[in-house]
Amino acid sequence: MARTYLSTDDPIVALATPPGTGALAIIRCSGRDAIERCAKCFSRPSALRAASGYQMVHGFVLDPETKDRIDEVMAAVYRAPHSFTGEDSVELSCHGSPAIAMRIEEALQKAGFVPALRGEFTFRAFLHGKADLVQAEAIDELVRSPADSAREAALARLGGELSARFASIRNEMLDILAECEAMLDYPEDEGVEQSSIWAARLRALQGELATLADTYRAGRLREEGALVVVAGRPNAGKSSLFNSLVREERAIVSPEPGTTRDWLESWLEIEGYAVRLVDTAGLRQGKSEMEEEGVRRARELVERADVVVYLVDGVEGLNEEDGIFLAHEPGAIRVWNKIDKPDCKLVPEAWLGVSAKKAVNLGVLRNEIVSRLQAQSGLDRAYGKTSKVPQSKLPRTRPMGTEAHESQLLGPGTRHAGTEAEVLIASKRQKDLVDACLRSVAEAIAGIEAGFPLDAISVSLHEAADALGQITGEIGGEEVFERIFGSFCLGK
Ligand SMILES: Nc1nc2c(ncn2[C@@H]2O[C@H](COP(=O)(O)OP(=O)(O)OP(=O)(O)O)[C@@H](O)[C@H]2O)c(=O)[nH]1
Ligand SMILES: [Mg+2]
Repeated sequence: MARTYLSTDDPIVALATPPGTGALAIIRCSGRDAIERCAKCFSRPSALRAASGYQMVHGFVLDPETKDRIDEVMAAVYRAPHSFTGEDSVELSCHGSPAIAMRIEEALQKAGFVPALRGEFTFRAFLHGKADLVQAEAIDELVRSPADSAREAALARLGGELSARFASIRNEMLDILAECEAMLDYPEDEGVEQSSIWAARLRALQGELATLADTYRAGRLREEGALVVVAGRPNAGKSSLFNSLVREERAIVSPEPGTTRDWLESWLEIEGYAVRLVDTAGLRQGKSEMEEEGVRRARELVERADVVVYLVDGVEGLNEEDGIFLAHEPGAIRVWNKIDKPDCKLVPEAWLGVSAKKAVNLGVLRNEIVSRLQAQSGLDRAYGKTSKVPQSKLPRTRPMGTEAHESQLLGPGTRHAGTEAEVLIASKRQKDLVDACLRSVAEAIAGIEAGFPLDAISVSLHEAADALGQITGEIGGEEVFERIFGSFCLGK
């Protein structure tokens, strides 16, 4: 029968470091008789058996049947409940060759360990009360964090801040539910006054939940990175800007309009945000089917973008097409390129003058991208993708600026994304459950206001409390565990 997360009687083993060659590799074992089983594969079994928790023991891993030496290792011993999983565990640090790691895993399997499922170590930590589901998810988010801000937010979740928020909302919900059910038993006490107090308390919870739901976008930006798309007419200098921002000659640049046919992407980190920067084909009526397709893809990317950088050739100036684009995308950052050229027209108000080729003012542009992302992360709700451009926020630049201007423009107050460890929802699972809870709370409030009988209201309150319980794992089944832990890294 296939193993499941609930096969908790099985002692498990997995390679916890990436497969491949490295200085060291770590093989992790946990579960019933883990130390005794490891001792069967160890050159100094009694030293391992006698080790106290958190002690390292030097020795050789042996094949338990042939007694062949496999590698010289350090074995870290953890004794329940003081281990990551809450069970007896051993971590073997061996030399980092895939062949060694494989032989050691085989030896341990001969001693009774079975290969762990994805995330099974973390599942056991959850099972033994070391982490709730939100914290368990945070462990995986931490392992995968693409940028520093994601790491920081995941660490805050691991510390239990988000779990504590959910727990306090759920407790209040359960209190209201208990009062409501008590009243069900004594219907003669039912009063309009009491109902309006519940409605007010539920509205307060609704506000808190809505605020948490809003943080999902910010969480997603940190987890998955932000999509920043460079768009503009042909020859505006998009590929030149892309190359300068990624500091690499990735995209082909040429004086011929229509050079970039398909989009091109590169990842970079800007002030703690993981940014997927995309260069696109110049927006114009395509001269060929291929160019048409490029333009269609460019428009699609603009639609999906978290931030659009709209570039105009400052020598040519604005035309009607630019006006149409900006009317559709008023939130785009307006960038006036080629300010190094003597015939570049004066940078209009609310545009940022840059030279993509000479890398002038690109720091200011990076900063502007960061403020847009911060705005969307809920750090500053003054503007977002669909709102009007905060034109006053764009720094004024003179044509022919130099990088030296940047430090003056940025000033000492420049904010750094990701330095605030706000409580954010990162997983779609958490967001869906918060939304489900919000729907049930809205139903309960509507029911109270419409004077529905208490038992109907208590059904909605039960559903709301259940959704919250599923977030942290008070309520959950195997299917939920499979979904959560099944996407973890092996050995985690
Ligand atoms: N002097 C100057 N020339 C620039 C600047 N940016 C781009 N160019 C030149 O403008 C021409 C077009 O640049 P690209 O970066 O290929 O423009 P693009 O917007 O990607 O063009 P398409 O891919 O055709 O849509 C090239 O000859 C570049 O060298 C700039 O800041 N200053
Ligand atoms: Mg190009």
